Amino acid sequence: MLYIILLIFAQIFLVLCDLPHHKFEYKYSFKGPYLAQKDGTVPFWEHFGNAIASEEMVRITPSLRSKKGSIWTKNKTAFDWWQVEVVFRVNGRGRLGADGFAFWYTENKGVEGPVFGSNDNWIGLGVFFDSFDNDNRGNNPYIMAMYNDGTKAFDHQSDGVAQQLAGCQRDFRNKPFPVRAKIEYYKNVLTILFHNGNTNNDEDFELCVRAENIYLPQAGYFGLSAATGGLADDHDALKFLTYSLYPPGTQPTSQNIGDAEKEKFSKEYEEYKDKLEKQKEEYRKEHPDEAKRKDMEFNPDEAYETSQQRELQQIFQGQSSIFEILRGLHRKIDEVIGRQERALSMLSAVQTGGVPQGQGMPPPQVAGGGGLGRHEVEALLGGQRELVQSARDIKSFVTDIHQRTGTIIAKQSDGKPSGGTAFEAAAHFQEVKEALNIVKRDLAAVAAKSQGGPCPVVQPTSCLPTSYFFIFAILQMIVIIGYITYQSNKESQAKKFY
Ligand SMILES: [Ca+2]
Ligand SMILES: [Ca+2]
Repeated sequence: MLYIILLIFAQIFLVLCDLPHHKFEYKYSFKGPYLAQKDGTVPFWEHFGNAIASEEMVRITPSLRSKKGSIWTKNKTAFDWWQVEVVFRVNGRGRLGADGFAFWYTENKGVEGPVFGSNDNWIGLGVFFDSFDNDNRGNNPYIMAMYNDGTKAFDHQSDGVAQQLAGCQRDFRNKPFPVRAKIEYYKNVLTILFHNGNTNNDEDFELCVRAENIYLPQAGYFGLSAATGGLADDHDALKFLTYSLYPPGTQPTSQNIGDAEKEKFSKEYEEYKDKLEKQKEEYRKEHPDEAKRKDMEFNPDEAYETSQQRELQQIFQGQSSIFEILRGLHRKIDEVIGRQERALSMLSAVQTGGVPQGQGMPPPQVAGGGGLGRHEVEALLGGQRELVQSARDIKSFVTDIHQRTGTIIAKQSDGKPSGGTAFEAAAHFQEVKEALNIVKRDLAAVAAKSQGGPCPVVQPTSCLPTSYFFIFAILQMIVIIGYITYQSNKESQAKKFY
């Protein structure tokens, strides 16, 4: 047990002892502020194509179609092992971007070409940040390292899948913080660590590539390049920090410059820095608009904020106009409802007969879009008028009838004592009828007697005497005349009534 712990400690000690010594190489580096000089050049570097250097960064391509740019060190390296940290941003408006960004360590400086802005057949190392998925495997953005002995052309069609030393699929586009790649070549081992830019924490590097037995040119140029295609991203390099690496015990010990000289240089640097600050301040005072524009140009974060604010402003304006329109609609609806209510109240007044019809009364106004049309309301009113007129006519007619009935009744009560009612008349009639029936029966009996044979001979006195016959006849005549008189009287009364 103790043996194992000792072994682990020994290994850790060996690893720690083997950590290389880092020396910053300013002639192979750039970073802001004051990255570029006034003439747009970067000290110890030269850029080509569409690359533009500003105080804060080198925009290797702008987000425009079919652009290519690159930046290369002026001098070849003079150290065996190195570590480079590249801090960059690949930002585009689209969900997809193109083509990508490349780091180079090559025997010769690159020239403009098809490999992310640089040439094929390079000798040395290319590390590619390939944004666009050419082979449609859904594995981009992709980071890969490729060694070339000067004979190979990068196979874009397959995204170089068969040509890579190693690689990893990592999204490096549109990150909240700049992304970083730490590329180390030490004792023929190539290591690439990647920081995805989701945080600002220096510790968040993760391993992407580790390849052993890599033999790169003894001395070479560092470079960055980028290209856009049909799709386009801004490819911005913010920092390029190069360190030469020395195995423990081999680091350069002697300082070539003495303390006095060092002091002099640092003093000069401070003076230069103050002077530059003053000049900048003066420039800002003299050209406030220009300075503001430049600030925006060189600081994409602020520009981004501005575009966001503009969007918000547009949304706000749109909402305000919608609100205005809604308010107008609301007002109109209120108006329509008001008119409808007025019309309805008028209608109900007409129905209850409270509103006099006729002239001087304005017709109720009803909006066309409401429940009742104007013509409908007018038709209704016309109908109402007609109804009222008819009702008046009927009333006068009924009054007339009433009056007439009154006079008839009065006349009847003034007239015959025999009683005015039909019932009484019918009773009388019945009486007369019965009387007539009796007369008829008697007559029939008389006739039967006269036809049945001769009068009984034995009793001649029992035959109807002549005087009796005449009395009956006279009575019958009186009754008939009375009835006819009564009937005619009745008819004349009835005619009067109608
Ligand atoms: Ca690609
Ligand atoms: Ca791919």
